[in-house]
Amino acid sequence: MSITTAPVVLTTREAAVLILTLNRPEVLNGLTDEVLDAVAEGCRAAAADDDVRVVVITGAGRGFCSGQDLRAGLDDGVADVSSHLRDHYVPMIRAIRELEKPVIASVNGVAAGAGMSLALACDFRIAAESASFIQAFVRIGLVPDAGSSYFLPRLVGTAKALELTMLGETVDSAEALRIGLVNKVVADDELAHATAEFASRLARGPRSVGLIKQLISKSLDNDLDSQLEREERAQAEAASSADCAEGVAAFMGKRPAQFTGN
Ligand code: LHQ
Repeated sequence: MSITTAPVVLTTREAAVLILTLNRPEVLNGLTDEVLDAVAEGCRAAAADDDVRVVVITGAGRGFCSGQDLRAGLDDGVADVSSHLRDHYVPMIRAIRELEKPVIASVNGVAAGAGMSLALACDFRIAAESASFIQAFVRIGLVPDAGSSYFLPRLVGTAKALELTMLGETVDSAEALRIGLVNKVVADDELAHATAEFASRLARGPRSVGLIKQLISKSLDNDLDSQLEREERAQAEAASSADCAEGVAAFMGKRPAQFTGN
Protein backbone atom coordinates (compact mmCIF):
# COMPACT_ATOMS: atom_id res chain seq x y z
CA MET A 1 0.00 0.00 0.00
CA SER A 2 1.40 3.35 -0.85
CA ILE A 3 0.47 6.46 1.07
CA THR A 4 0.71 9.70 -0.84
CA THR A 5 0.68 12.97 1.02
CA ALA A 6 -0.02 16.27 -0.68
CA PRO A 7 2.91 18.70 -0.69
CA VAL A 8 2.63 21.19 2.17
CA VAL A 9 3.43 23.96 -0.30
CA LEU A 10 2.17 23.75 -3.88
CA THR A 11 4.36 25.36 -6.52
CA THR A 12 2.82 26.52 -9.79
CA ARG A 13 3.97 28.75 -12.61
CA GLU A 14 1.87 31.19 -14.60
CA ALA A 15 4.19 32.68 -17.23
CA ALA A 16 6.82 34.67 -15.28
CA VAL A 17 4.98 34.37 -11.96
CA LEU A 18 5.86 31.65 -9.42
CA ILE A 19 2.95 30.89 -7.07
CA LEU A 20 3.61 29.25 -3.70
CA THR A 21 0.39 28.00 -2.11
CA LEU A 22 0.53 27.00 1.55
CA ASN A 23 -1.35 23.72 1.55
CA ARG A 24 -2.44 22.65 5.02
CA PRO A 25 -6.02 23.97 4.83
CA GLU A 26 -7.27 21.77 7.72
CA VAL A 27 -5.25 23.94 10.14
CA LEU A 28 -5.63 27.18 8.16
CA ASN A 29 -2.12 26.59 6.79
CA GLY A 30 -0.36 26.46 10.14
CA LEU A 31 3.41 26.61 9.82
CA THR A 32 5.66 23.60 10.34
CA ASP A 33 9.40 23.39 9.67
CA GLU A 34 8.59 21.67 6.39
CA VAL A 35 6.36 24.56 5.26
CA LEU A 36 8.88 27.20 6.32
CA ASP A 37 11.71 25.42 4.52
CA ALA A 38 9.60 24.93 1.39
CA VAL A 39 8.71 28.64 1.17
CA ALA A 40 12.37 29.58 1.62
CA GLU A 41 13.36 27.05 -1.02
CA GLY A 42 10.71 28.39 -3.42
CA CYS A 43 12.13 31.90 -3.05
CA ARG A 44 15.68 30.65 -3.60
CA ALA A 45 14.52 28.78 -6.70
CA ALA A 46 12.88 31.99 -7.95
CA ALA A 47 16.17 33.84 -7.40
CA ALA A 48 18.05 31.30 -9.50
CA ASP A 49 15.53 31.25 -12.37
CA ASP A 50 15.80 34.22 -14.76
CA ASP A 51 12.39 33.41 -16.20
CA VAL A 52 10.68 34.02 -12.86
CA ARG A 53 10.04 37.75 -12.34
CA VAL A 54 7.52 37.75 -9.47
CA VAL A 55 6.58 35.43 -6.59
CA VAL A 56 3.08 35.14 -5.13
CA ILE A 57 2.41 33.53 -1.74
CA THR A 58 -1.15 32.49 -0.92
CA GLY A 59 -3.06 29.89 1.08
CA ALA A 60 -5.27 26.93 0.17
CA GLY A 61 -8.76 26.86 1.67
CA ARG A 62 -10.30 29.57 3.81
CA GLY A 63 -7.14 30.72 5.64
CA PHE A 64 -3.96 32.44 4.52
CA CYS A 65 -1.79 31.21 7.40
CA SER A 66 -2.58 30.65 11.11
CA GLY A 67 1.05 31.00 12.21
CA GLN A 68 3.05 28.38 14.05
CA ASP A 69 1.22 25.05 14.04
CA LEU A 70 0.40 24.82 17.74
CA ARG A 71 -0.41 21.13 17.40
CA ALA A 72 3.20 20.48 16.44
CA GLY A 73 3.90 21.57 20.03
CA LEU A 74 5.97 24.41 21.34
CA ASP A 75 9.33 23.16 22.44
CA ASP A 76 10.19 23.49 26.10
CA GLY A 77 12.88 25.99 26.92
CA VAL A 78 14.08 29.13 25.25
CA ALA A 79 17.01 27.41 23.55
CA ASP A 80 14.75 25.22 21.42
CA VAL A 81 12.42 28.05 20.47
CA SER A 82 15.48 30.11 19.60
CA SER A 83 16.94 27.49 17.31
CA HIS A 84 13.51 26.85 15.80
CA LEU A 85 13.29 30.53 14.89
CA ARG A 86 16.90 30.73 13.74
CA ASP A 87 16.86 27.55 11.66
CA HIS A 88 13.46 27.83 9.99
CA TYR A 89 11.65 31.17 10.41
CA VAL A 90 14.62 33.47 9.90
CA PRO A 91 15.83 31.75 6.70
CA MET A 92 12.32 32.06 5.22
CA ILE A 93 12.00 35.76 6.05
CA ARG A 94 15.52 36.39 4.72
CA ALA A 95 14.80 34.48 1.52
CA ILE A 96 11.80 36.73 0.85
CA ARG A 97 13.64 39.94 1.66
CA GLU A 98 16.86 39.04 -0.17
CA LEU A 99 15.09 37.97 -3.34
CA GLU A 100 15.66 40.74 -5.90
CA LYS A 101 12.17 40.22 -7.30
CA PRO A 102 8.81 41.41 -5.96
CA VAL A 103 6.92 39.06 -3.64
CA ILE A 104 3.15 39.48 -3.29
CA ALA A 105 1.12 38.06 -0.40
CA SER A 106 -2.29 37.22 -1.83
CA VAL A 107 -4.15 37.10 1.48
CA ASN A 108 -7.18 34.88 1.01
CA GLY A 109 -8.24 34.59 4.66
CA VAL A 110 -6.95 34.97 8.19
CA ALA A 111 -3.25 35.77 8.67
CA ALA A 112 -2.41 35.16 12.34
CA GLY A 113 0.79 35.21 14.38
CA ALA A 114 3.76 34.28 12.23
CA GLY A 115 1.27 33.95 9.35
CA MET A 116 0.80 37.70 9.61
CA SER A 117 4.59 38.09 9.83
CA LEU A 118 4.85 36.16 6.57
CA ALA A 119 2.39 38.54 4.89
CA LEU A 120 4.24 41.57 6.28
CA ALA A 121 7.60 40.33 4.97
CA CYS A 122 6.25 40.38 1.41
CA ASP A 123 6.57 43.50 -0.72
CA PHE A 124 2.84 43.80 -1.39
CA ARG A 125 -0.32 42.54 0.26
CA ILE A 126 -3.48 42.12 -1.77
CA ALA A 127 -6.31 41.07 0.52
CA ALA A 128 -9.66 39.43 -0.09
CA GLU A 129 -12.59 41.20 1.59
CA SER A 130 -12.88 38.30 4.05
CA ALA A 131 -9.17 38.38 4.96
CA SER A 132 -8.15 39.44 8.44
CA PHE A 133 -4.93 40.04 10.35
CA ILE A 134 -4.17 39.09 13.95
CA GLN A 135 -0.99 39.66 15.93
CA ALA A 136 -2.04 36.52 17.79
CA PHE A 137 1.23 36.12 19.71
CA VAL A 138 0.08 38.04 22.79
CA ARG A 139 -3.10 35.96 22.99
CA ILE A 140 -0.92 32.99 23.98
CA GLY A 141 1.65 34.92 25.99
CA LEU A 142 4.27 35.33 23.26
CA VAL A 143 5.95 38.28 21.57
CA PRO A 144 5.85 39.07 17.83
CA ASP A 145 8.41 37.11 15.85
CA ALA A 146 9.38 36.24 12.26
CA GLY A 147 9.89 39.94 11.57
CA SER A 148 6.54 41.31 12.77
CA SER A 149 8.18 43.70 15.27
CA TYR A 150 10.30 45.05 12.40
CA PHE A 151 7.79 45.30 9.56
CA LEU A 152 4.67 46.33 11.47
CA PRO A 153 5.85 49.71 12.86
CA ARG A 154 7.34 50.52 9.47
CA LEU A 155 3.97 49.94 7.81
CA VAL A 156 1.52 51.39 10.33
CA GLY A 157 3.62 53.47 12.77
CA THR A 158 4.67 52.72 16.32
CA ALA A 159 1.44 53.59 18.13
CA LYS A 160 -0.73 51.35 15.94
CA ALA A 161 1.90 48.60 16.00
CA LEU A 162 1.88 48.65 19.81
CA GLU A 163 -1.91 48.53 19.86
CA LEU A 164 -2.09 45.57 17.47
CA THR A 165 0.71 43.58 19.14
CA MET A 166 -0.34 44.23 22.76
CA LEU A 167 -4.08 43.76 22.32
CA GLY A 168 -3.98 41.08 19.62
CA GLU A 169 -7.31 42.18 18.19
CA THR A 170 -8.53 41.12 14.77
CA VAL A 171 -8.04 43.68 12.00
CA ASP A 172 -10.53 43.25 9.18
CA SER A 173 -9.64 43.99 5.56
CA ALA A 174 -11.26 47.45 5.49
CA GLU A 175 -9.30 48.53 8.58
CA ALA A 176 -6.14 46.92 7.15
CA LEU A 177 -6.51 49.11 4.06
CA ARG A 178 -7.21 52.22 6.13
CA ILE A 179 -4.06 51.84 8.25
CA GLY A 180 -1.78 50.95 5.33
CA LEU A 181 -1.34 47.28 6.15
CA VAL A 182 -2.43 46.18 2.68
CA ASN A 183 -2.11 47.62 -0.82
CA LYS A 184 -5.62 46.79 -1.94
CA VAL A 185 -8.74 44.87 -0.99
CA VAL A 186 -10.79 43.01 -3.57
CA ALA A 187 -13.91 40.85 -3.54
CA ASP A 188 -13.14 37.28 -2.45
CA ASP A 189 -13.86 35.81 -5.88
CA GLU A 190 -11.68 38.47 -7.53
CA LEU A 191 -8.54 37.78 -5.47
CA ALA A 192 -6.81 35.35 -7.84
CA HIS A 193 -7.53 37.54 -10.86
CA ALA A 194 -6.51 40.81 -9.14
CA THR A 195 -3.29 39.19 -7.89
CA ALA A 196 -2.45 37.79 -11.33
CA GLU A 197 -3.09 41.17 -12.92
CA PHE A 198 -0.89 43.00 -10.39
CA ALA A 199 1.84 40.34 -10.69
CA SER A 200 1.84 40.47 -14.45
CA ARG A 201 2.25 44.26 -14.44
CA LEU A 202 5.31 43.84 -12.20
CA ALA A 203 6.60 40.96 -14.32
CA ARG A 204 6.60 43.19 -17.40
CA GLY A 205 8.79 45.73 -15.61
CA PRO A 206 12.49 46.33 -16.20
CA ARG A 207 15.56 44.98 -14.39
CA SER A 208 15.44 48.01 -12.10
CA VAL A 209 12.35 46.66 -10.29
CA GLY A 210 14.58 44.32 -8.24
CA LEU A 211 17.00 47.15 -7.50
CA ILE A 212 14.10 49.36 -6.39
CA LYS A 213 13.01 46.61 -3.95
CA GLN A 214 16.41 46.64 -2.31
CA LEU A 215 16.59 50.45 -2.18
CA ILE A 216 13.18 50.95 -0.60
CA SER A 217 13.66 47.99 1.78
CA LYS A 218 16.77 49.54 3.25
CA SER A 219 15.50 53.11 3.21
CA LEU A 220 14.08 53.27 6.73
CA ASP A 221 17.23 51.73 8.22
CA ASN A 222 19.62 54.21 6.60
CA ASP A 223 20.47 57.85 7.00
CA LEU A 224 20.33 60.18 4.00
CA ASP A 225 24.03 59.94 3.18
CA SER A 226 24.12 56.16 3.02
CA GLN A 227 20.87 56.04 1.08
CA LEU A 228 22.26 58.53 -1.46
CA GLU A 229 25.28 56.24 -1.86
CA ARG A 230 23.05 53.21 -2.33
CA GLU A 231 21.04 55.08 -4.98
CA GLU A 232 24.24 55.95 -6.80
CA ARG A 233 25.37 52.32 -6.93
CA ALA A 234 21.92 51.04 -7.92
CA GLN A 235 21.51 53.72 -10.58
CA ALA A 236 24.88 52.89 -12.12
CA GLU A 237 23.76 49.26 -12.35
CA ALA A 238 20.31 50.15 -13.72
CA ALA A 239 21.73 52.59 -16.26
CA SER A 240 23.99 49.89 -17.71
CA SER A 241 21.13 47.37 -18.09
CA ALA A 242 19.68 46.28 -21.43
CA ASP A 243 16.26 47.26 -20.12
CA CYS A 244 17.38 50.85 -19.56
CA ALA A 245 18.71 50.99 -23.14
CA GLU A 246 15.37 49.63 -24.31
CA GLY A 247 13.43 52.10 -22.15
CA VAL A 248 15.29 55.08 -23.58
CA ALA A 249 15.06 53.75 -27.16
CA ALA A 250 11.32 53.18 -26.73
CA PHE A 251 10.86 56.71 -25.41
CA MET A 252 12.79 58.19 -28.34
CA GLY A 253 10.92 55.97 -30.80
CA LYS A 254 7.55 56.89 -29.25
CA ARG A 255 6.65 53.23 -28.73
CA PRO A 256 5.95 51.06 -25.66
CA ALA A 257 9.07 49.51 -24.08
CA GLN A 258 9.55 45.74 -24.17
CA PHE A 259 11.51 44.84 -21.06
CA THR A 260 13.14 41.46 -20.50
CA GLY A 261 14.42 41.82 -16.96
CA ASN A 262 18.02 42.09 -18.13
C1 LHQ B 1 -4.63 25.46 14.15
C2 LHQ B 1 -3.97 26.68 14.20
C3 LHQ B 1 -2.63 26.71 14.60
C4 LHQ B 1 -2.75 24.40 14.82
C5 LHQ B 1 -6.00 27.05 13.58
N1 LHQ B 1 -2.06 25.54 14.89
N2 LHQ B 1 -4.05 24.33 14.47
C6 LHQ B 1 5.46 30.62 18.03
C7 LHQ B 1 6.16 29.73 18.89
C8 LHQ B 1 7.48 29.35 18.77
C9 LHQ B 1 8.29 29.64 17.83
C10 LHQ B 1 8.03 30.26 16.61
O1 LHQ B 1 7.05 31.20 16.43
C11 LHQ B 1 5.83 31.23 16.92
C12 LHQ B 1 5.00 32.13 16.18
C13 LHQ B 1 3.50 32.07 16.13
O2 LHQ B 1 2.97 32.04 15.08
S1 LHQ B 1 2.63 32.09 17.61
C14 LHQ B 1 0.97 32.27 17.06
C15 LHQ B 1 0.38 30.95 16.60
N3 LHQ B 1 -0.95 31.14 16.07
C16 LHQ B 1 -2.01 31.36 16.83
O3 LHQ B 1 -1.97 31.49 18.03
C17 LHQ B 1 -3.35 31.39 16.10
C18 LHQ B 1 -4.18 30.20 16.53
N4 LHQ B 1 -5.43 30.16 15.76
C19 LHQ B 1 -6.46 30.95 16.02
O4 LHQ B 1 -6.44 31.79 16.89
C20 LHQ B 1 -7.69 30.74 15.18
O5 LHQ B 1 -7.66 29.46 14.63
C21 LHQ B 1 -7.82 31.78 14.04
C22 LHQ B 1 -8.17 33.15 14.65
C23 LHQ B 1 -6.56 31.88 13.22
C24 LHQ B 1 -8.98 31.36 13.12
O6 LHQ B 1 -10.15 31.13 13.87
P1 LHQ B 1 -11.40 30.36 13.22
O7 LHQ B 1 -11.69 30.95 11.89
O8 LHQ B 1 -12.48 30.38 14.25
O9 LHQ B 1 -10.89 28.87 12.94
P2 LHQ B 1 -10.64 27.71 14.01
O10 LHQ B 1 -10.00 28.24 15.22
O11 LHQ B 1 -11.89 26.91 14.16
O12 LHQ B 1 -9.52 26.86 13.23
C25 LHQ B 1 -9.86 25.88 12.24
C26 LHQ B 1 -9.01 24.66 12.51
O13 LHQ B 1 -7.64 25.01 12.37
C27 LHQ B 1 -9.19 24.17 13.96
O14 LHQ B 1 -9.05 22.78 13.93
P3 LHQ B 1 -10.35 21.82 14.15
O15 LHQ B 1 -9.77 20.43 14.08
O16 LHQ B 1 -10.95 22.17 15.47
O17 LHQ B 1 -11.25 22.13 12.98
C28 LHQ B 1 -8.01 24.79 14.66
O18 LHQ B 1 -7.60 24.08 15.79
C29 LHQ B 1 -6.94 24.72 13.59
N5 LHQ B 1 -5.92 25.73 13.77
N6 LHQ B 1 -4.87 27.65 13.86
N7 LHQ B 1 -1.92 27.85 14.65
